[in-house]
Amino acid sequence: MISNRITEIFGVDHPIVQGGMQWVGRAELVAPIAEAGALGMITALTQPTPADLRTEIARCRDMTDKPFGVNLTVLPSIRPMPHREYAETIVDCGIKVVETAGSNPEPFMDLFNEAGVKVIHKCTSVRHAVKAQQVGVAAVSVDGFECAGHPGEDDVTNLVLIPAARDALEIPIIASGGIGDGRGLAAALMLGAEGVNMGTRFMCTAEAPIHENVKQAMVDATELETDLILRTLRNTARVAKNSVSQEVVRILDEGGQFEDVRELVAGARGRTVYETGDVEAGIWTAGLVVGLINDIPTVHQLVTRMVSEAEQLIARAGAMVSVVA
Ligand code: FMN
Repeated sequence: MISNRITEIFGVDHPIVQGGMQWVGRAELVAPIAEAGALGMITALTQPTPADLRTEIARCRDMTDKPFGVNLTVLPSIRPMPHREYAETIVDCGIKVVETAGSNPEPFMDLFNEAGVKVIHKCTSVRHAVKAQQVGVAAVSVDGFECAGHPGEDDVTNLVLIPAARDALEIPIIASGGIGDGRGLAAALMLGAEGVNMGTRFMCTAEAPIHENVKQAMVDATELETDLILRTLRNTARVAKNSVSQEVVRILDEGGQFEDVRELVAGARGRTVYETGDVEAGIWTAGLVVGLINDIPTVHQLVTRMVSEAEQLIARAGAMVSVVA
């Protein structure tokens, strides 16, 4: 067992977190993650309304008695979302862990603190992590450039980002981005993190509620098969490389604006990919770690083998060292 501040604060067996995933972070995935002793997050905005989120939380509770959290992503969107109402629903449902992402969590901290909700803020830079610590979050998830989704604009990879964050912070850090096996977990602990956050790897599990074709595409992909889109608009997203992502990159590289790619990047098209298995139907999110994914295990198999592999690696590393007093 790996025990530290993350397992203690969040009441889980293993310091492994499943970050929010639009269209993917549903009860079917979150409940087995909780059952495996890790920390899963229902993705609030995947549910069309706060009332639907309430139903989804209840559905997840029917599947597991173990703790799970909810991700609240606050980003500007084409269709403005009632973030406050989602936050109030989370609290009202008695959820005790929230992953915030996308912008400063400060506007929600009073609400969460009053309800005893522990906040993990996910961010992509040391300065944002320091700010999150100042406003009182319990932990930060630090997303390196490797990550799926929004890596920010600084392009710092986790080999530097995690120790730099460790040097600047008191609160525990969860390393996020590019982690998919026990080697990643062991390395993250060595770099000063006390846990790992994964998106892409959890997408490629038996229980993930997405079409098998998408999972197989991840098994087949190498680490070269992601694209960074929307770079010129300073809203970078790392996504699976396909004909649509390549078209978006081409249009923007040639001076195009958001209006020129709006239809291509529409969230509804991405949702179609997950539902129909047509991996060319739109933009879908995946990180560099696809290059390390070679199978579709159950969540339980994934979590237990990651932990045992990390424990063996740490023990082996210890055995290599002879400390001279
Ligand atoms: N992060 C969020 O905060 N909100 C989201 O809505 C969100 N959607 C995602 C959808 C998918 C399909 C994936 C793979 C990731 C998404 N992420 C989102 C990012 C993950 O929570 C996590 O930070 C990231 O996947 C870590 O990198 P990794 O994929 O290399 O593990």
